Amino acid sequence: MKNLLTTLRKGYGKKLVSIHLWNAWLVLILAVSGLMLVGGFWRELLGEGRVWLKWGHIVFGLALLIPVVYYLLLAAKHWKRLKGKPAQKANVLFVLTLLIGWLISGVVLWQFRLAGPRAANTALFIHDLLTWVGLPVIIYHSITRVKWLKEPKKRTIVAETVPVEEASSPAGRTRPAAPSEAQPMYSRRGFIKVAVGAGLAVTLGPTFVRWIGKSLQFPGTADYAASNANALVPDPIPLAESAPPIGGGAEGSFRVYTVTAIPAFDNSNWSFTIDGLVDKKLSWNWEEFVKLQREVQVSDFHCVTGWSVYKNTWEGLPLSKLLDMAGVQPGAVMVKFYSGDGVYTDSLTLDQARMDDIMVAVMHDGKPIPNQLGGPVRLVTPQMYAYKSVKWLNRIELINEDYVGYWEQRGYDKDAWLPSAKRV
Ligand SMILES: Nc1nc2c(c(=O)[nH]1)N[C@H]1C(S)=C(S)[C@@H](COP(=O)(O)O)O[C@H]1N2
Ligand SMILES: [Mo]
Repeated sequence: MKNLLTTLRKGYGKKLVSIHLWNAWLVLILAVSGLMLVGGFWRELLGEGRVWLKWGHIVFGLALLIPVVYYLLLAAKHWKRLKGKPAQKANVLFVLTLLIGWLISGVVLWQFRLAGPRAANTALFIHDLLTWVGLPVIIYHSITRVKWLKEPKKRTIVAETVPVEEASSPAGRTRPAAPSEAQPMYSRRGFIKVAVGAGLAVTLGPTFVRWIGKSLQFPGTADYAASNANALVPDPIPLAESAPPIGGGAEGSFRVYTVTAIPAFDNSNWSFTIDGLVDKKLSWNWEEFVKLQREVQVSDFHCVTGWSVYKNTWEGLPLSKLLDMAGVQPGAVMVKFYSGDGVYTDSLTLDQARMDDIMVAVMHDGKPIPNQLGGPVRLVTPQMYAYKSVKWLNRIELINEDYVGYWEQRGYDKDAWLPSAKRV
């Protein structure tokens, strides 16, 4: 900070100040758009805007390259100035690590198809971690330095201690120096710093701890089964391969996604239907549905946004069996899936729907699928990104034309295949 200002008088000091300012604006835009992209709340509200927001985030993210490269060009000179100032050196390294880390992991997330799910997974972890560590530091840094926190009278300080944000504004530069008055301000500033630090710790701390717990897979941190709000009786009885799960238990944790309030079901408001271009429209209530013969599969689950859950042991009905039970009529080309949330839908071609691993799942790792994760019944599409995995699935319709699903209507790729998939 100070180092930037002591160099103000030199030619490149101004450049450093403007880099700092540009960088601050970019980081602000990226923080807001990034938090909106991860925040579950915004999924529901943004709709198509979400895809635009994602593109904006990518473009502004790439624009970070400009201040980073520009700084690196000046870095050698700046570094010499920082001789004997280890704290400031550490500060510069911290910021550079943040920016470059965000950039590289962001590019991997952007190019998720090229990178594949494993790399995207790691990149998302790094992107999140840097955000969790970097953002509070940046917010702290910004809040403890904005003008309105200081009493007008006491804003008159020697140039060296004027924060960059102020120094770069015209008002900041014209302020007269009055070193004698600086003293009382430090205590006020000290108080503000402690207050802001405590505020950040209280507001962001618990979420950070929860995120760390989930990311590092501490047992019990993502126990949705314990808070399952579905009340369907009887419980499905797991097959031997499910309990204990032959996959050994899922690795990773689901991020709960929904575009509506999370629904909950009981025997009175749940049923499952196959209709449309079928020989025989079929409908089951829960008691009937749990009696249908199930199978078990172990598969990985990948969201396009970069997170994955590996080795899920799913138990349910292969979709092809359900299709055979209903009898698909010759005119049918597409299978449309409806969610019990009343809003979400998606589709597969008939060929895709008949793949071995497409499952109407009822259990996960030997337990009923909790309502947060789409239970009692969700679709599982291991070779496609999970936006195809319709949660709270309660109706399957055979149709004779193309159908574009919820997220695909809002800009997601109609091609949901994983890079490793055998396309049909
Ligand atoms: N009904 C419904 N199904 C849905 C979604 C949704 O918002 N609503 N999100 C999809 C997306 S994008 C993903 S990644 C997975 C997430 O599943 P999870 O919430 O169980 O982690 O559900 C898919 N199925
Ligand atoms: Mo997703």
